[in-house]
Amino acid sequence: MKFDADRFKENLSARLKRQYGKDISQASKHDLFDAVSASVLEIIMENWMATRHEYEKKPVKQLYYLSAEFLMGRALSNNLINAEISSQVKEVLKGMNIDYDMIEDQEPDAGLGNGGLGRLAACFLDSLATLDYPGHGYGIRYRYGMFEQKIENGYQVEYPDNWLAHRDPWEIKRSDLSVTVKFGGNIAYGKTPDGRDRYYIENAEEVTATPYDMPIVGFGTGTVNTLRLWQASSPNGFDLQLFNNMEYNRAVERQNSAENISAVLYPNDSGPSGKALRLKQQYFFSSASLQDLVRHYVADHGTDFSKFADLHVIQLNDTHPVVAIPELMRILMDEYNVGWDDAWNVVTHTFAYTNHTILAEALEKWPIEIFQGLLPRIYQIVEEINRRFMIQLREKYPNDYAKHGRMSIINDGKVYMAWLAIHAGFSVNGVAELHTRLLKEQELHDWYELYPEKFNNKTNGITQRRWLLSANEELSEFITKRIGHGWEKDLTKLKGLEKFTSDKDLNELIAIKEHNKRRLADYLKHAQNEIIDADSIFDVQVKRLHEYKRQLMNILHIMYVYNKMLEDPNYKPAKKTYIFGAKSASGYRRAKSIIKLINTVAERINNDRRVNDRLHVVFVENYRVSVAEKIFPAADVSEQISTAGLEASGTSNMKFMVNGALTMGTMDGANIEIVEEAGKENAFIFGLLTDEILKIERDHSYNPQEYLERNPGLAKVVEQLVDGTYDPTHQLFKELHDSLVYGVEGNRADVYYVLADFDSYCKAQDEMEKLYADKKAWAKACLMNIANAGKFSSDRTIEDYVRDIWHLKKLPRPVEGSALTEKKSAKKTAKK
Ligand code: 26Q
Repeated sequence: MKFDADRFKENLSARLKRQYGKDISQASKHDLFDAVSASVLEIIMENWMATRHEYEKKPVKQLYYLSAEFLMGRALSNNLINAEISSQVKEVLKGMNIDYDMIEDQEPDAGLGNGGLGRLAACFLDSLATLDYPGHGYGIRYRYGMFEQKIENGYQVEYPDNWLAHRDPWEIKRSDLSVTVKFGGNIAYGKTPDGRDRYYIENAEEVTATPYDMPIVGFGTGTVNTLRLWQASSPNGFDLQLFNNMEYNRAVERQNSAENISAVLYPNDSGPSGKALRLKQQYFFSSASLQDLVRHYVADHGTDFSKFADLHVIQLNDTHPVVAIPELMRILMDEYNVGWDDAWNVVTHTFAYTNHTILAEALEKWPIEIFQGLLPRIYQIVEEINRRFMIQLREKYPNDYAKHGRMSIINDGKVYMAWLAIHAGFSVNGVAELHTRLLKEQELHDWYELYPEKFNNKTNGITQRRWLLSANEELSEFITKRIGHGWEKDLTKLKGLEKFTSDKDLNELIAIKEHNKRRLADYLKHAQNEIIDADSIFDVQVKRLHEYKRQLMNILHIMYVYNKMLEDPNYKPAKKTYIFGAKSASGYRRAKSIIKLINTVAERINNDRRVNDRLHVVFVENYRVSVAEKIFPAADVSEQISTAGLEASGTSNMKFMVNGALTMGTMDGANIEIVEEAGKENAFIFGLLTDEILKIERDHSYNPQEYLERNPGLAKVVEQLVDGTYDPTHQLFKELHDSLVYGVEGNRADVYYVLADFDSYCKAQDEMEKLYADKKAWAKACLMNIANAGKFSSDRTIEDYVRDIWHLKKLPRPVEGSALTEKKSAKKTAKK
């Protein structure tokens, strides 16, 4: 984008003066961050407005990505890079004696998501804008995002994430576009002003939804799309009458009840909460978004909705926004008098659904009492959808009553959100090859039989702009020096790196990794006073804490190595730093015990002089996007060790790969595709395969005891969970112990095959150490991983969605002053 240094400086000073009444010398760090960001937004604004005008000028099909989560992280550095004004802005600031890194660090993460699903949504928005596609996000402006994690006495303690303590310079409130969302009340039937009969709701609780827009800046293009987040408030404020009667609590009750809806992100990333407030959140943003789209459509096209599906495609990020389906039916029928068949025709050509989890217990279902009480008219519509569906199903499978029950959208007193999405949507996709295969063959088999044409795979990806170009400047330079620019927009170009295997190349690669390891070490020293050895292997597992992700297997292996070192003083493994980062859902007791175990083992090992020169364990507090940006570039080993068949895709595996870490992993999720690209010889693959596990489960043939008997070292670490070694009370880790050995809460022992995979995990770890001893061979494997990461760009994922599902057209907005366009025009002139 065009950059005018003098104008930027003027702007900055003017902002400080107007917003804070200060000049540069008086401004605080935060004032500076705010003013710099506002000045950058001003530069972006021209393209943002121009992009919107372009979309409005001619009717083009647009994508709307509905998601309860957008895990955006920080915006300043990303927007500078995508707008290609990073070096210029840094230069200007330097000239003003302002430290850019200090400013960047003032920005709180926009942590409006739990983990993979939310971050995927953020990467998708980046790719859509970069590829010049008209695609936007719709979600919730949570007042409090993902909780802040502190570790106190080894335990996770949650604190509110007050990310809006200061004003957010990146958002624009659009009060003019507020809509009303209705909850509860009762269904009435009567005449509209034009004399037609229709349903409406009486005595509903009305909530105002106000949009806040954030710019999504494409890299090296003038395209700036929009992330629109809805905030809830009461249309009537508080009740002055009650206030005057001195009933203060009741006076603000209505206001509180409305504001609660967008108050806080649910911090559990599996299993429905079953809480009415969660459903309220879902309907709140789904309804507001649909009202927004329909209002806009009617303004342009009137109430003939036959073109709606040609101009809109709505991707549902898991089942969280699926209630948008009956909501669109309601808007069309009740507000615009469209008949059922026409409305259904619009709906079934508009929605597509992405599934992100294989765990059956994680499929969202809502008790009818909650659903109907909160959304009576929506429930009625779902009932009618299901009534018609069951007729269709009985015709197709006349005698298979079991199947009718399994597939009914309403069954057993509950509404099955995934069934609704699959039946009403035109596309169902999984997020990695294996995941999609398992959906077809196992979890969604009935549905695949009924609608085979709807099923497709879209392997996840990540944006290289944030996770390589921005997070790892040194590696980016290394790459560009060898293959030139172009990989920022076409990651498959990295393939060209494969030939750079000279000693000089590899040494430079090693030096970059060392540099990034020291940078992470500095961060940990400063953030949590943890001192780590940048000369050791950084072996990293960062992701949400879940039993299926098997952080427990990782820490048990560390306990096992520790024992071995104590038993045999001659055993000198390579120097290693094991790094964990993970948040646990606040109510997930066993996950929390695993955090406590990791911290307990860490404290023991880190303080044991006999081993702490070669063995160190770190738990990174409050793992989040901005910290992830420091961790991936510094990692040597990427732990992707989920039980085969349970991790839908994983995306951290891709961020590690592109930053030159080697995968230590099971054949699960996208790991399979990663080793397919990188080569098995450049990864450490271990563990049971999905089909082996499926067979064991069919045969009921798993006997964890066997593995304990066969491996005394393993039996010992399992016993150490309860024998007082790590906990004198013998109680803290008893549940973990019992879950492995006996099974708890009606489950069989070792549900996630930790014991079955342990041996082969140890061997993979040994292999890893062996390779690391050969620095050159290791560096070459790093290079092969980087060079073959091209497939895992979210640009590729987005092109796959566009080709198979969205069918969007690019609307390029070439931009003056872009390195990319300049090079192209330079080439053109050269040709002339
Ligand atoms: C549901 C109901 C009530 C409250 C919370 C939720 C909820 C919230 C978040 C359920 C699930 C999530 C998030 C799931 C998630 O992040 N899944 C991950 O998605 C990634 C992107 O596709 C995959 O790479 C991961 O494998 C998958 O675990």
